Amino acid sequence: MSKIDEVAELVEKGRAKKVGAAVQEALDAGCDPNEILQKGMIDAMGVVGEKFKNNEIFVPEMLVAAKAMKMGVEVLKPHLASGATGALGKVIIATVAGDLHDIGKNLVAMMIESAGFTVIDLGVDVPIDKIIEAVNENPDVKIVALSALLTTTMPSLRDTVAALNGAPFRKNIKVMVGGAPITQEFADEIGADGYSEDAASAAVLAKKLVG
Ligand code: B1M
Repeated sequence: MSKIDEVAELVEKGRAKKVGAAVQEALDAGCDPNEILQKGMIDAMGVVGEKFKNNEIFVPEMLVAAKAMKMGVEVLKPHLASGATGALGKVIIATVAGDLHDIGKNLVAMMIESAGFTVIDLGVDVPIDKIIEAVNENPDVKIVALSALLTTTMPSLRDTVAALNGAPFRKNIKVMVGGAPITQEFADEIGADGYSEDAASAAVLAKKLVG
């Protein structure tokens, strides 16, 4: 079994305590950090999601897999993110109200930070008021980045963007959205300025939006 397959197996099985060492071994063996992230972790979470959908596993197993992935990302982080300067300005990021998924949001935050932004992470299940308040408290913020992972929280994303679109500060900020069920069409429909499919393209988009 390859080092990356070992990481994937540990993530799938939720072996949080062992994942860090396995990621380090994969790095030491010369594996590409992006490949470890994609094949060893993101794809493994896809397998976990499929098993959940097929009733082969349940919420607790998804939770331990998520914890394992987070431990792996901690080891990987210095190898993925570099050059954090904050020079491009502030980005507020959040997972919208009703949604507890944060792994994708955290990866997006990490990539945006390493692209040169300062990231203010409001966490998960963030109500609209809290996002508006954060922008008011940070009048120099350039981008609000919103993540939604559930089809059931797409309306929450829509409401959040609508509230931002109606706010007096709207002309000073850009709004970008993403997450597994989100599409470019949905982003356009709800009036966001941009959509990206994954964390790497989110960083490219953020730069484009302020460029
Ligand atoms: Co949940 N869950 N979950 N879950 N969970 C999904 C999303 C699901 C697809 C699984 C499935 O059924 N196959 C399904 C949603 C189905 C749907 O919406 N139709 C689902 C469900 C149903 C649920 C619950 C309702 C289950 C229940 O309680 N019965 C529940 C809801 C809780 C809530 O939020 N209110 C729930 C709970 C959970 C846990 C808490 C147990 C856990 C999350 C833990 C955590 O995040 N800390 C969890 C997990 C782990 C998953 C899966 C297995 C993995 C998610 C993940 O981290 N993926 C997921 C299945 C799957 O994704 N295949 C699933 C890896 C991550 C890197 O990918 O988050 O997609 P992702 O992020 C990507 C892109 O989407 C994009 O970039 C990222 C990196 O490339 N991206 C952005 C994300 N945000 C972006 C923002 C951007 C740009 C790009 O710009 C701002």
